[in-house]
Amino acid sequence: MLEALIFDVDGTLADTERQGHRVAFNLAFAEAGLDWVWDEGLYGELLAVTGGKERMRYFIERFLPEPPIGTDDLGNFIDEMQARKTRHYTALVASGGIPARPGVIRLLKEARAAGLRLAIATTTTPENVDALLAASFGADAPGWFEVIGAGDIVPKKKPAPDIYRYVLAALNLPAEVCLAFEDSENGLRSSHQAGIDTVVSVNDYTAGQDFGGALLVVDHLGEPHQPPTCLTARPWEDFNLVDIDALNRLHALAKAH
Ligand code: XBP
Ligand code: MG
Repeated sequence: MLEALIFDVDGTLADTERQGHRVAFNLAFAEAGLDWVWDEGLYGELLAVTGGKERMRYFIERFLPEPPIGTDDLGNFIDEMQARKTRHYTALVASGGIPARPGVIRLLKEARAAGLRLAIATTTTPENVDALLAASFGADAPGWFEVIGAGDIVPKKKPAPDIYRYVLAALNLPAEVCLAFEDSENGLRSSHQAGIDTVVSVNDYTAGQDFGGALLVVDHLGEPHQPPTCLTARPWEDFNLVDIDALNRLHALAKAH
């Protein structure tokens, strides 16, 4: 039987990238007097790289004719820009402008009622996680998660499996009794390499990505009045919501094969 559910944050718990992180990056760039503007199309390309600091370095190296500062100081420059961006992002989120995705709060409450342990495995910063949970899930939401594995706590970010391995170790559980929830190919590669069966709920930045190996791919986790659409090659069996019963049955099916 399942013992723990491990959730990615950005794109999974809430659709935070297009109108959240991307806007915060642009506010930070303008505040720093830079003429960089990450429009929605360019940001979709930059999302190939997880981690805001790593994404800025990729942008500088790949899209700028020359770095904004000497390479010796680039690390400090990026760190300072990330701090600016995080201030903007946490303020944006605190305004309540980024709601939980359909079915997420419902499933989290069901899981807690069923005695399942909850954890987070994310590339973003702990500060961003706390701000999103408090603003869009409830003031007590950070306390729902026994482990919050976030950002630089591991040496390599997704798609490396480090963050999911960190969370499994902190839970002291084997991958076999856990499920992961992701939104992107990078995220699925991370959880899959860590040996964790994974449910993918796509969003408009990730819908066309390769989710081979996922336990289930849906458009969202579903609400009673808003059933999910199954995007997995395997037909959606007799489930009409991604709930604890469906997850236990899918997990048992996966273990049986
Ligand atoms: C998504 C990310 C994050 C955000 C930006 O994380 O790659 O880096 O895009 O947040 P996940 P930071 O899907 O693993 O939650 O600037 O704080 O990195
Ligand atoms: Mg994600």
